[in-house]
Formats: sequence, C-alpha cells, structure tokens
Amino acid sequence: MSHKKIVFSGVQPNGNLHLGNYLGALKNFVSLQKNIDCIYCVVDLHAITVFQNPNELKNNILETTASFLATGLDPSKSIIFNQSSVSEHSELAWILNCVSRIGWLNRMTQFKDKAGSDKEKASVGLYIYPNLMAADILLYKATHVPVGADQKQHLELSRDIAQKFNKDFNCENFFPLPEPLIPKNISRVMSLRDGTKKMSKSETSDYSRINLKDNADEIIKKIKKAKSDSKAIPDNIKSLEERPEALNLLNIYSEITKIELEKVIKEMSGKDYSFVKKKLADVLVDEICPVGKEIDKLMGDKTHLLQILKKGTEKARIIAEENLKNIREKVGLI
Ligand code: AQP
Repeated sequence: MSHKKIVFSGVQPNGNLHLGNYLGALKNFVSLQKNIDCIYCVVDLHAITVFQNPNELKNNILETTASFLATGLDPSKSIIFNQSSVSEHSELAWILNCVSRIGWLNRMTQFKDKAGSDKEKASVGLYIYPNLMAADILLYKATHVPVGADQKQHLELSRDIAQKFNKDFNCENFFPLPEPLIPKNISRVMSLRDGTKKMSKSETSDYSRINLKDNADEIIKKIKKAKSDSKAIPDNIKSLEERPEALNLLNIYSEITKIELEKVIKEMSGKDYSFVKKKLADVLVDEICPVGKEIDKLMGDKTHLLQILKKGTEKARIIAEENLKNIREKVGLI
C-alpha cells in the first residue's frame, strides 16, 4: 500500500528569518502547496531547546507566521499552525524517545555544533530534538519534507525511527519513510562572513546574513561587506571549489535570477567582485524587500495572525488526534 503524498515542514521562531531559510525552505514550501496537501508548522517547541525570552518568543511565533504568509503560503491551501498548540506532537515525541536509540542521537552533528564545547550544559531538549522532529513528521504520516541540506541527517533519523517503529510493533508500512526534498542548486546558503559556515539566525554577526526584514540599504551594505577574495571571477565552476565565498555569492545570484550557475559564471568571468556584488545586491533588493514590507504589514494585525494559527491548529489537530489514536493502539497503550 502506498501512502498518500503529504508534505510537512517546520521553521523555528527563534529570530529573524534569513535568505537561507528563504531559499532552502520557504520558496520550496510555496511551490509544493499548489498540488499537494501541505502542513507547515512554526516549531516553537524546537525553539525553546535553547533559552528564549518569553516575550520575544511570542512575537517571533507571530513573525514567523507572517513570514510564511509574506513569502506566499496560503492558509486556504496549506495548514499553518504552531507546534505547541497541538499537544499530540509532544505525546508522540515521548513514544518515539522510547523507539529512538542513544547511539543514533550521538551521531547528530547539529547537536555537536549547537551544544559547543560544553555539552554537559546543553539542555536535554537540544539533545533529543531530532526525536521531536521525527514526531512532527510522523504524526501526520508525511511522505515528503522540504528542508535545507543541514536537516538531511535529522531526516534520515526520522526514517530510521519510522522503520524501527514499523518493525517493533509488527506493522509494516504503518509509518511512511519520509523523503527529504532538498533544493538542487542551493541546498545550503553560506554565511556572508565565512563561506564554509551556513547562514544562520544564531550567528552573532548580523553581517553574516540577509534577513527577510532587511531594507535596501542594509542589503546593499551587507553584500558590499561580504567576505571575498582578491581574484577575478573565473570562467568555470571547478575553479571556484577552493573559493567558498565567491561560490556562495554566485550561487545566490543564480538561484534568485534562475539563471544556471554555469551561465552566470560565463557572463561574469573576468569581472571583479564589485561588479558581482552590485548585481547581486540589486536582485536581492528586488526579491527580498517586498517580502520584508509584507511581513511588517502583517505584523500590524496580530489578531489576524492569531486567527490563522487558530484555524490551522483546528485542522492539524483533527489529523493528529486520529493518527495518534492508531499509534497508541499499536504500542498497546489503553
Ligand atoms: N543556510 C541555510 N541554507 C539553506 N537552508 C537553510 N535552512 C536554515 N538555514 C539554511 C533551512 O530553513 C529551514 C528552517 O530552519 P530552522 O530555522 O527551523 O532551523 P535551522 O536549520 O537551525 O536554522 P538556522 O537559521 O540555522 O537557525 P539556528 O541559528 O537557530 O540554528 C530548515 O529546513 C533548514 O534546513
């Protein structure tokens, strides 16, 4: 029996969404909603695995919702809600904590990165976060998960957990094995300050990222200051292998303009960075500024945003309750 195609993905409300979230996830979310049942979640329980100021968190939940809408998600096509309002996520996460293995979690590179050098002081939540992510996906029996490349390992863990559950409880094919949908051309947008690190909300320097709410001046300034090298743009991709910053800027340009990277390189070959940066800043201003303005506009009516979350919660809960009932039965809980 094949499973009905269902898409699920989430974004943490832990700060300004940036170009990485936009190109790695949100744009994909929007194109998928045209033909498939999609469920998009503001994953607030994931955000609190690292301490969040409660007032800022409340605001960030609404701002992430506004960002979903501003980039084109349509609540009449997709279910949009916040994770903590459907308590079944936490209940399934507990069940899956008992299926998942410590050895599997120990291999998660994101925990190692985020916990830093003092792992003893990281929250238990941060450690078991991938199990909650598996619960988010499996609760809706999602078959496809649009994510950036940084989430690939967590997705593989979700598949392992689904497989082990199906085997342990003798219910082959009960959970689908969710497949990642990772953008082909730019699966990882890199930091503007260090082309070997991904662009991220938690990076201290705001110059490392383009936020969706940045205005034109900020975008131009950040691109101007973006790290680069002293060489001109080469005429082939291979020569960019050792030049991560140059590759990142050209990749972003290619993704925004929808011109293939090879063609971009041909066009820009021999030019210096000021030329590339000017062109990149122009297209980014055109693409990102309208999104930022729309986020601000939507944030002017918080009641409307709360209403959208409430309606989305009601729809998500119907699916979650039914699926969790069946899961509890499989496990033997009465
Ligand atoms: N740099 C990136 N390039 C491509 N995709 C990215 N994503 C995040 N950064 C990049 C994708 O965006 C979705 C939502 O991510 P998230 O906010 O829930 O968590 P994250 O991956 O941990 O994002 P950040 O910005 O890096 O947050 P912090 O700094 O808190 O860790 C995911 O699909 C992710 O792949």
